Amino acid sequence: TDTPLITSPEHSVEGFVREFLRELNFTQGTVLERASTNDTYLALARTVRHYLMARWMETTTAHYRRQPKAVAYLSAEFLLGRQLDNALLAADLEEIAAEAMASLGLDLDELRQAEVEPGLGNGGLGRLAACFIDSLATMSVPAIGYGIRYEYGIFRQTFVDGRQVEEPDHWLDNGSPWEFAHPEHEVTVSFGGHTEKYTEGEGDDAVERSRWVPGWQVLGVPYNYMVPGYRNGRVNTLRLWSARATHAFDLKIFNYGDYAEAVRAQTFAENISKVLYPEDSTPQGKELRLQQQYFFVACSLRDFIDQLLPEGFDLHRLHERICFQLNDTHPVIAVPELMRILVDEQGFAWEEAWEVTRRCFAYTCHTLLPEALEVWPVELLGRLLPRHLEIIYRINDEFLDEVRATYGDDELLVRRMSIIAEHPFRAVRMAHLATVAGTRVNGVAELHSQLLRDKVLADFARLWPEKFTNVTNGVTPRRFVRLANPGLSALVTEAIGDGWVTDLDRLRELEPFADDPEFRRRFRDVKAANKQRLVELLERRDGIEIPTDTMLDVMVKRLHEYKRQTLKILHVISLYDRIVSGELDVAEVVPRTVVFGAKAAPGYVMAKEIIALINHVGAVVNSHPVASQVLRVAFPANYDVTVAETLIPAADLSEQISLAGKEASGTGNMKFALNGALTIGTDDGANVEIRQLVGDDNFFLFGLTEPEAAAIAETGYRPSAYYEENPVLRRALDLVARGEFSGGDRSVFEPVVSNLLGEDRFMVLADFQAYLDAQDRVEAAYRDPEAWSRSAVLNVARSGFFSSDRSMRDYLDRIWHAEPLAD
Ligand code: 26M
Repeated sequence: TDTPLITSPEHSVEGFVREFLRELNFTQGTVLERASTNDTYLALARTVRHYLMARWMETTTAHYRRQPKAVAYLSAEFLLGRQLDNALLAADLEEIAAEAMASLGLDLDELRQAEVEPGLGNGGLGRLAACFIDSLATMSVPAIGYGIRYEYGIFRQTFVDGRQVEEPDHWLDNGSPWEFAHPEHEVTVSFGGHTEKYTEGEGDDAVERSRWVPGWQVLGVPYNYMVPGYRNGRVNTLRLWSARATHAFDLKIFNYGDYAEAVRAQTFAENISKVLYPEDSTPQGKELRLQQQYFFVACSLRDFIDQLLPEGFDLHRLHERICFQLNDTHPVIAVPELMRILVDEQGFAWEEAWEVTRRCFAYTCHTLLPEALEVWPVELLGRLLPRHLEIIYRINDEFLDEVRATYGDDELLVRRMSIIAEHPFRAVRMAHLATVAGTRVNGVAELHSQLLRDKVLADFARLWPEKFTNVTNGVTPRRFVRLANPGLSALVTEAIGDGWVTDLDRLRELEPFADDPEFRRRFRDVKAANKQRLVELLERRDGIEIPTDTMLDVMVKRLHEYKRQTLKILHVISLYDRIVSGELDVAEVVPRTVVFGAKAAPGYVMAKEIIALINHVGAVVNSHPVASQVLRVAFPANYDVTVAETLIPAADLSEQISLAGKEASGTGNMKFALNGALTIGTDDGANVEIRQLVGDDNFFLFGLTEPEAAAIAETGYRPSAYYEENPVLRRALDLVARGEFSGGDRSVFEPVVSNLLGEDRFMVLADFQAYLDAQDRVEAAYRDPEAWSRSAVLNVARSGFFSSDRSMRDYLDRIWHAEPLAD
């Protein structure tokens, strides 16, 4: 039966003001005269939320009633960014809200700044998940995101003497107006204990079964977040789980009178969703991390089966209703969990359960680095999830039988492919489990998917070639163009209409405008205004002063040796050296401002040294009377989604300089191209596709190719040869080694220098000269503003492919076999 929905507030300035004041009075319990900025922000956020509420309820009801095939995106991270702007945009309330606030003497822009972004992710993988759910909602696809409501998101980075110091990110401090807690839908999750064998039935019908007797339990409380589609009347759901102690558990202990113990139990349970692990490529096999993974996955499967399927639904047909997309291996424990539910709880025969399970999952791999592939020690997994370990063993036994049946007794092959690794310790290889169980396995850019097939998962690709596919990543044009770059958006809309916001291929229609001098002039004006916006942000936020009218050269991404921030800083050092030594006259140099943004995993020592090096080089360069006339370095601390939204639209040059074959895709690279920056980049990840699309003339390619790098790695990389042969490189490295950037202390950056000259798996010195040459080409091109802006416009016009809407279409066609829900 239909329960009547309350109607949305009136779509007008008066309607908005009325709703806002009601919120301020009734929910915040204050009046305008006494309201703090936070009161006002919260009332504003709730007002906007009300406009989306009816659509949310309608969307949810439609999904429940019509039971279309849906997608559940399982991800340990959703790096959402601020919500207010996106909600205003989706609900078409930007102008109304601005006017409404102004009529009350308030400044919408100032209120926007009051929002603390939910930083529930590390970087690319988490932000990708956020882009994907935005696109799914905008395309009217029945989809739900499932993840963890971390109490503390990614740490806040500060610098002390140029070194990274981490501070906790208590993003919920001022209240979170975008979430809806549903304690009444709590789910119980079990851990530990042991398993027991028992016989079910008698005589010929007798079956051996196993049952899990858990040792302890926690509760998962769902928090729902709206995921509004762009002006399409749809609002999907993101459901994040928060851990609580079970009621029974603390009641029992309270009855024994041990109050302190009861509180400890509660704290123990709540630890599970307390904090996001800040590593983004080196899994350390920490017990709490596995608890997090199982916690959110168990909650999500339970929730889908109990809440989103109709009562009495026949689970033999589960795959007709859902595809669980595994965002990397973090949620892969969902595979044995579904098997456990079907076999142990629903009484399925093993074969039946496996048939269903393998049709319900698909796996996306996000890396190529062997050290980033998750493995869980058997000892740990067996202690925490004994029944799941049994199930994994059985899956593996049957899988290895299949391998033997196909290839004969090739024990080396069997060991390579096994889900269980034996060395250096017995461990479950989560990527193998995901590959065996998934209907599809995809990489995140063409090159990456090819390398997965040919190298990382080659044995599996030989066995099941049809499983392997590619879906090149994308980014949402709503947040990263329309919201982040209003100037460019207005210019584009004036030229080709506003259809591009949901159909980014239409940016192609801009191509002719690249040859229109008037359009290019206006494009340059937009860039200049965006730079001005950035200058003001850095001044206000960080007290950093940068000039407005230089080439803005930007490298923003997590700090990783494979991404090669050291190559960029060596370029800066070399420029500095050549200017200071008089080899280069400042009049010959194109003035540039180099901006870095990067967080290092707190335990990644080398990455933290590199951060210190960048900051120390920056300090020396910026205070040098001559060099600073044409070269500046800015490294604002705590780069996040909010900073990205101001920084990327201001950039002229996008640095994408990883060693070929190491960056799975990159997504920042796409955001820069879409905002009219030119890329200087290696033939890696999605750079390959960007260059193919924008054309070689509009992209600065340099460096080793993946096969070349692989060949060097094979024969042995010898960095000293480059150092000895190249005087420019030698001088740059010697400056660091002699303590030029460490007050004369040679020991400070010794580890960085000796790594570059020794081990360096990422071959920085091998690409140094090619990089400098490419930077010379950049300078030459930048001297011609007309040619440069023509290339920049062509970058925008030809990058429509990198919309996450297109990625979603590819997933729907190649993997999910689901479709948008018609009105
Ligand atoms: C693992 C263990 C413990 C804590 C955290 C992790 C972990 C978290 C994130 C490991 C890896 C994580 O992310 C990897 C990642 O972000 N990969 C990037 O994915 C992007 C989206 O596909 C690609 O564009 C990048 O190239 C790829 O590096």
